[in-house]
Amino acid sequence: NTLLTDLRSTLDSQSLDVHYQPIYGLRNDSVVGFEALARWQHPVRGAVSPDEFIPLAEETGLINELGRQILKKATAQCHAWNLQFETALSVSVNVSAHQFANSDLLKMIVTTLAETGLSPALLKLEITESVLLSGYEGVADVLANARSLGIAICLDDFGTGYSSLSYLLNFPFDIVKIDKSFVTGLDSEYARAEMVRSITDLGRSLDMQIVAEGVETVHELARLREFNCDMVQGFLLSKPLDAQSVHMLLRDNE
Ligand code: G
Ligand code: G
Ligand code: MN
Ligand code: NA
Repeated sequence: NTLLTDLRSTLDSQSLDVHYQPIYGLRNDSVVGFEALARWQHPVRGAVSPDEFIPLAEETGLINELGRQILKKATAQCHAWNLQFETALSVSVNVSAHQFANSDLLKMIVTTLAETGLSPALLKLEITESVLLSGYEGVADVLANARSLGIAICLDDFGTGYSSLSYLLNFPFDIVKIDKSFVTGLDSEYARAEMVRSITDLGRSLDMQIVAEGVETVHELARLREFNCDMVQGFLLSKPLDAQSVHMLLRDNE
């Protein structure tokens, strides 16, 4: 498998890239943080989608090293922006279920934060239901220990799985990210709007913040405001940006 060979050497040279999608708080209409997204610019194939290389990394165990490198780059970058622009922006990093098979996951996260200097309070981990379904030993402990250090835990892709609601009962998430599939068309379909309204109400009563993902129209945004959704992310506000573009965005916001 040549793609695998190439992924391995990209990790060896630590040349995987990270893009950052701004997340906006609706309270102040300002950037509150970023979601870090792995990007791979292949010298021959061009951009390879994470939908292709993340599963490959998961199948081959490379996800541990890939996850560590993305976490390190993203937290170092976020810390540098906070120092330069005197901000307290957070960074959200996706963690695969497979990474929980590694009993050193929490240690790796703590070590990486110590290396980069970012406060644990500014790191958010995005996990999907598959983490809670994985059956790996100690998942609940890793999440609880991360939380006790001040790291926020986000339930990603909420609503797309089999039993999303039961997970809200079984683990105290800090943040719930409503999947794009519920947000798209929110403004034009009564049932969809009521669903999102109910999720945001539920989040508020359970003391969880709500992020709406995949916001693409001003009409969707207007409804999300009306529902008192906490944060939004989507192409309407910004696509994922390379580090240089984020730098310009923060400079212009000063
Ligand atoms: O950025 P994009 O929409 O192309 O991402 C596609 C998928 O890849 C998303 O589900 C996203 O969560 C996942 N992904 C992107 N970067 C990372 C990463 O660093 N680690 C993990 N585990 N998944 C990632
Ligand atoms: O699964 P996860 O939520 O981590 O996936 C994030 C992915 O969603 C990123 O790859 C990002 O590029 C993509 N994304 C972010 N905002 C939008 C949007 O408004 N529309 C669409 N179609 N994709 C989006
Ligand atoms: Mn995500
Ligand atoms: Na998602």
